[in-house]
Amino acid sequence: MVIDNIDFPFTYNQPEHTTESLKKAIVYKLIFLIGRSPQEASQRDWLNATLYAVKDLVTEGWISTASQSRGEETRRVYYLSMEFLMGRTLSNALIAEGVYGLAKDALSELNVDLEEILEKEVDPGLGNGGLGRLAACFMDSIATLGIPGMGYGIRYEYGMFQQHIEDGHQVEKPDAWLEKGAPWEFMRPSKRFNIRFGGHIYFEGKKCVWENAEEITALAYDQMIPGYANNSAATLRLWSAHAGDRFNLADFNKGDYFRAIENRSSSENVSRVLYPDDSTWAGRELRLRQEYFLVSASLQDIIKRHKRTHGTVANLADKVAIHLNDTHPALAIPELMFILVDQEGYAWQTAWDMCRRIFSYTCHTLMSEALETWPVEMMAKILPRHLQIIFEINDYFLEYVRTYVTTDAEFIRRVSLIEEGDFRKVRMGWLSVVGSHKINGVAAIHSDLMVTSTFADFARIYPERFTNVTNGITPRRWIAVANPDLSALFDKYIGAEWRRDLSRLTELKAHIQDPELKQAIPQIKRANKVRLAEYVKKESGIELDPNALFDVQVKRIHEYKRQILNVLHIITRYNEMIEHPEKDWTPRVFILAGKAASAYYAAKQTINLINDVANVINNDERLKGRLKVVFIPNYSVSLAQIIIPAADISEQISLAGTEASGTSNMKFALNGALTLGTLDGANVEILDNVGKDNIFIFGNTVEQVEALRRNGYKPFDIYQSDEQLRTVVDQITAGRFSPKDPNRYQDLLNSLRYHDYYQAFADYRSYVEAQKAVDEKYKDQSAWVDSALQNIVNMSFFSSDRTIAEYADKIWKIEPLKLDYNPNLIG
Ligand code: C3B
Repeated sequence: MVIDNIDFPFTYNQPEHTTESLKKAIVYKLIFLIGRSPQEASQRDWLNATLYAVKDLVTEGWISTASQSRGEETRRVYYLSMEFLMGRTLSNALIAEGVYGLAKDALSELNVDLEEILEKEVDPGLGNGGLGRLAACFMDSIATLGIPGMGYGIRYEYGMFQQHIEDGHQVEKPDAWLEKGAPWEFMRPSKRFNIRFGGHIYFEGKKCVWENAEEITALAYDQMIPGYANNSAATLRLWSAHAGDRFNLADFNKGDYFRAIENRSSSENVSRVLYPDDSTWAGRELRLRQEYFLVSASLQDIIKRHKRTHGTVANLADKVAIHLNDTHPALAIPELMFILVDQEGYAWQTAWDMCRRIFSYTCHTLMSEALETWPVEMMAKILPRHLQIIFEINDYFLEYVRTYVTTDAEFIRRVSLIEEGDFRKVRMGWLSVVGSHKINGVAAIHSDLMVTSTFADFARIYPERFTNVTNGITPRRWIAVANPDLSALFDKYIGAEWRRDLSRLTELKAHIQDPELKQAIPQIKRANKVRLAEYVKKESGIELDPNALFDVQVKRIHEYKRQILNVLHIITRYNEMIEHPEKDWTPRVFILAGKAASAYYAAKQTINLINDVANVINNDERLKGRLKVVFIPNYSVSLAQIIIPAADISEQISLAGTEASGTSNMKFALNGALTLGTLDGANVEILDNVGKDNIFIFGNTVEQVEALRRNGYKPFDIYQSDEQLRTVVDQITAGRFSPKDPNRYQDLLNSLRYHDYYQAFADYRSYVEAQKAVDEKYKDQSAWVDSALQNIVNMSFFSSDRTIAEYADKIWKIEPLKLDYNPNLIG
């Protein structure tokens, strides 16, 4: 490796890697970095030694890309997100560097099994669900495409809680992921910024002074995100809160050592723990502090870097794009105004024009309970100057609306950034729209609904700002890492290029009738089912038949995702099987997994019900093993990597109009599962791509859902008129699945019978019919395999590389770097 004319003697010069060189590198790390001899090393020591060795390989490329993009003074994008759900690092990095096979051989010569140590790596859960995992796929694509830019997030000390199931209930345990060490990160002691909260402000002439603020330090930790086979890596910078040495001196002087230390820990709380809520929003002060912490540290860092390269911020909007992953980092807008106006001395209008050119915003949900609004009072206390800036943005904005759009007072009230009422609130969604030049939804249907519902008024004010960028997933993790057998099959037919260009999958179409290919698909699926069955057996003792149809719903537990509809059908099927044991039932395994927000009662009840139903069904011998139900605890990225490749049916059954996109739907289809879904989110585009014969669509459309709402939806009428549904509901009510606590599900069922906000009853019949169609199709294995193949070969569109290319082109206006793709690096 040569950087700035210095030739580094300790190079791993990529094409020359050998088993021997890798073996030496691993043993070297084991001895000199970990301090263990090979004889006494534990599995974790070997894991860490391998991680360190591979980290060196990635670092080489990382250093050279960073200097390249700095040198070119390229325009860069900064992706701000409160969540990054990265998953494990090692296997992905080995594949990106093209040394998976070599590492396996090297370790095996050292009597270490690579697959075993891979399982030892902690899976940092720094995100809740789809939004955080999307950010991770995006980082992978940014690295692979060579988009100049980086991600910014928070290095939570505790990520998403660990979910245990005790007696059918969810129990949460803290996830102390850092305790085992974090070999992959680089601590950056010199990258630290002061973050201020509270205090008060006053004006000296036009200049605003912010004083007596509480100060904490944001300290950077960098993670490399390896690009696939391109000898480069992107950076994810995560901020950690430190009290620094700013102890309260007054307390120290009074001899109150304890108080001084106590305050220190309260400021460090800012990066202590991830909020475990998905799709609902709670206005807690600590969360506001976390959001500001991310934003302030990242913007200070961005401005500092920009000034170092360009010597001025005058051209900031030409060189910097900042993307807001949902409204969580929306305070970046007033923060940039604060920097430009108060610190850099720009006139308001100049600063505002820059802001709008710099920011763009993705909306990930239309559910009103997820839209952030901060009490004005709380913001006044924590961010007094920022609140003022928001008021001023609002004044200018409303003036614009009155002048150019309408003077209708009701309209003005609706679009104001401040919600009036007894408790005034700042509307973060509105702020994000007003401060961005582009706002995108995450699937076609969602982007359409966005401009007709939540943001309808804003679409009237700024029609040109709204657009769609359909989500995607990285084929590296979701095929190359998660499904090695399918990867090998792709390689055999179309070569290895699909990993960086998923459109190559269309080349498989030419082979779709090849008997060998058609034979391989179910064989691979079966092997993946065996792998999952072994996991389930080991973790929960339940025996699964890999010949059964694996029907899977894995995602956060939420009423709108309707796990309950899945349960209603499972019980319906159970009843029918007991009534007609003689019928030729297709053996089925229902697999569910997902975490419930800790304060979400209905979601926790749902988990309990799934486990209660599983318990009864799995122990009913009359079924002869033809029906099984498993709830797999502690869903995570690494579990998804085992579960998804093993699925035959992918349950995507949210009420139409509620799931913005969904991304597991794409992972399942790419791995050859058939979708059973509503016309919601990206299911609609999956249908367009795979064709109606290769997907099971059921349920009401958005229009029908809205009509039901308008005309007074009466779930009780459906309950009364549908005999099978009534039987199931009555069984649960009578305690059939919870005999020791027969009243356990009263609340859940009353809510369904009398409200059923997510219209599970309305879609029940059509769902049960669709499940029958699934049975029928599965009986014709050849037709099933054809459909699975049609799913696989038509998934090109759903690569996150396509998604990121669209963002770069339409929104960020950024050109990829010219990186050398190295076709030799196929691992
Ligand atoms: C999710 C949505 O619920 C999914 O439909 C979508 O696919 C992903 O975002 C990614 O766009 N989402 C989430 O995980 N957390 C939120 N707070 C809002 C949306």
